[in-house]
Amino acid sequence: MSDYTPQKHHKFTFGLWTVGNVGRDPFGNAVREPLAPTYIVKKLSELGAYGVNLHDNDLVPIDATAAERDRIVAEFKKALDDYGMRVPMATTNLFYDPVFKDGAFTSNDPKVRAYALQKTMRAMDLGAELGAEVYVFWGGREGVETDASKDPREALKRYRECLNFLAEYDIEKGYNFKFAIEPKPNEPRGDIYLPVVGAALGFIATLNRPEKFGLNPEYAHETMAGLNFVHAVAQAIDAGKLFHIDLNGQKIGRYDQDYRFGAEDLKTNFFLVKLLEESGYEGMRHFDAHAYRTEDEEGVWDFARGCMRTYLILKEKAERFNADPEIQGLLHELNTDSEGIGGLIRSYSPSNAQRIMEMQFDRAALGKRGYAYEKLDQLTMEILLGVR
Ligand code: GLT
Ligand code: MN
Ligand code: MN
Ligand code: MN
Repeated sequence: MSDYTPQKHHKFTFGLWTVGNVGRDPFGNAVREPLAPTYIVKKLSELGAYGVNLHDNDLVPIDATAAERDRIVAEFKKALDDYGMRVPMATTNLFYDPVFKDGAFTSNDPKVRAYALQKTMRAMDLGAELGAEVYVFWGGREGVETDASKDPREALKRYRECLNFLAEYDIEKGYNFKFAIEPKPNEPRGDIYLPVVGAALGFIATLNRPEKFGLNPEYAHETMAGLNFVHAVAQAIDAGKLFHIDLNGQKIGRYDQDYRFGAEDLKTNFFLVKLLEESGYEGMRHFDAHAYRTEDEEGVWDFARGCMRTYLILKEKAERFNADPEIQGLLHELNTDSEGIGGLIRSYSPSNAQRIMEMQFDRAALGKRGYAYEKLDQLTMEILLGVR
């Protein structure tokens, strides 16, 4: 039996805002007391996490004086040192304050856009001071309720200007952040720009320094849009753009639920963990989720333990899948190419084209072939259900 105890080398991280979530929702107030960031650092370290991530204002209140900021940051750094914790990712809160109600980088008001840049530059300074390597851009308010309010082309232009600006700031300061864009289709705006992974990948190609930018895909966000998160992550990996990942649980078509990792759709989460583990992805396994609103503090730590434990269980299931002779036999059969036809397809040459043109295909026989995916999927299910 495997040991599912999280260790530092597993690179599990949580946002301060995740375990620190007090359970507020649009219909009800907080149900839990706020937890001090230094206490979160201590608790997560004891649970086996590698680090904590933060927005500027998860740590430093938006109206703190410079002296207050320095005191808070010094205290927090001491806690990180005391408990052997890192801050691998930092980001800016560009959504909570009323100033951002029409967006931050895409607001119609140039003063708001300039303020968003100032706030982000300061938050980058903070992130760099804490040793963060990835800087996330979640454009939660970058969207509209009505397209009467702004031309979407203009919004993308403003978004691009701001990201280009910040890339130069990063270079000038020598921070060397990896910038990770986090897409989301809606909520809190009616429609958010760059709604899904594919949209963000396309947008990155239009930036001045596309090499600095990648993705921070979130399970819940692609799933809200009814998309296959594993495919989205695979596309980011394929493009060399998986800089970070937000893991959680979500039902299709609902509001942003941010449930405990693995709480919904075990099969998708299984293939997700398998993909991450086999792809050589070396980044953080970050949980952007929170405990159910029904929970007290003990429930919050049950939640955090559960995220990491489920990940490790699914990792072991992936190893089991790879070691299963019947599954591997089926996969082997599916991938055999005794006539070497794959080689003809791999790249164009006049002779390969000629040979393909001359091939005789028994279309009827090809169309009759069974692929045995029912058996393969059932075997996968049995591994997940623990009987295999
Ligand atoms: C917010 C959002 C998340 C983002 C965070 C980063 S904040 O909780 O719901 O998906 O990752 O800004
Ligand atoms: Mn979310
Ligand atoms: Mn959320
Ligand atoms: Mn997220």
